[in-house]
Amino acid sequence: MRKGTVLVLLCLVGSAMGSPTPQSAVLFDQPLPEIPIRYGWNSDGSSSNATEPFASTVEIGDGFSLSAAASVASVTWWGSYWSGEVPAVAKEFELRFLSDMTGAGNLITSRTVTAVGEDTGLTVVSNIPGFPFTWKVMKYTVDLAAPVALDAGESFIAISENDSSTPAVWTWAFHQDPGSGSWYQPDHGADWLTAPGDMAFSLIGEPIPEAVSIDVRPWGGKRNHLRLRSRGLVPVAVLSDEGFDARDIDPETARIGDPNLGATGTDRWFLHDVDRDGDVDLVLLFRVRDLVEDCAINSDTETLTVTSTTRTGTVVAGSDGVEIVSRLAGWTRHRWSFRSWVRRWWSSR
Ligand SMILES: [Ca+2]
Ligand SMILES: [Ca+2]
Ligand SMILES: [Ca+2]
Repeated sequence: MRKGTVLVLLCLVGSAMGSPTPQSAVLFDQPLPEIPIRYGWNSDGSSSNATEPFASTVEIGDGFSLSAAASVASVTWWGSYWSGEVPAVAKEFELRFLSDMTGAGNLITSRTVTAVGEDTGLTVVSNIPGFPFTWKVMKYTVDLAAPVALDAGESFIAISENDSSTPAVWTWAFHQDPGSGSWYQPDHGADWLTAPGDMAFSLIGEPIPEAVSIDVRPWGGKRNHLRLRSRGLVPVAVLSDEGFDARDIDPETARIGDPNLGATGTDRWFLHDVDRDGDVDLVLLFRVRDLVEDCAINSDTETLTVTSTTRTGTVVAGSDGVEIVSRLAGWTRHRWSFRSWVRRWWSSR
């Protein structure tokens, strides 16, 4: 096997360790309890079967709060059919995201998805006099083809089944009763009304980073040369401005890399006003060798992205262009910029 092949293989393994872009996380979790609670709401959006015991087109919504702006990439929820069946085929659902539930609500976006219910092995037993049933509870998980971007604070999700042909109406399972409460819409376009109970669902996604300015090699000119075989450090400044204080960053959370590749972290940094505009900036020092070994850069790299989290939990990200240079040119440039940088660094301390 050639040497280059070994490096590529190592990098394929290494890149699984993460990229500089934010990683998926649980944004909100309100799952099915171990013992499912009574019956769920009828949430069969397109059914108009007048023989159903409850309002035929009722839809259910529940609120959730995000500590920071995020994009929802995957939704999990739980529910049952009134027949108690677990259909083996995919069913169509409407997931609606709303910014508030005043009146008929304000829709942010909706997604029509299909999902096969996975039998949880759990059942809901009727507590309604004269209406006995045992429903199997299913778990649904869908990855959204286009993630849904949401602001920090409270948003709402409404979930209904779209299958008008099924005689078995679908219900969204409860998480808790009475909980903080939920909403139901007696008919499409009608006002949302409040109801006791929280619905069972979880949201997975990524925080949407706040954009910040970074400067790779703040003392090394605009071309930001990087030599892959360098054994030195590359300084990357995160610049403060009127709305952002780089001192708020927790440097241990900083990750840098080509946005198409992996990322690496650092344990070295210092504070300095690198652009001499009167506010203190954060200078992170990354080992070029770590960047290469963690597959965070390669010879095609043109951009470095730094992602980090502030001490209050906000994710910030910034990018700067870089130029990967050949050994000789890189050595000359690197030695110059490194010396110059060390000189400036020490003289500014
Ligand atoms: Ca609730
Ligand atoms: Ca620069
Ligand atoms: Ca500054």
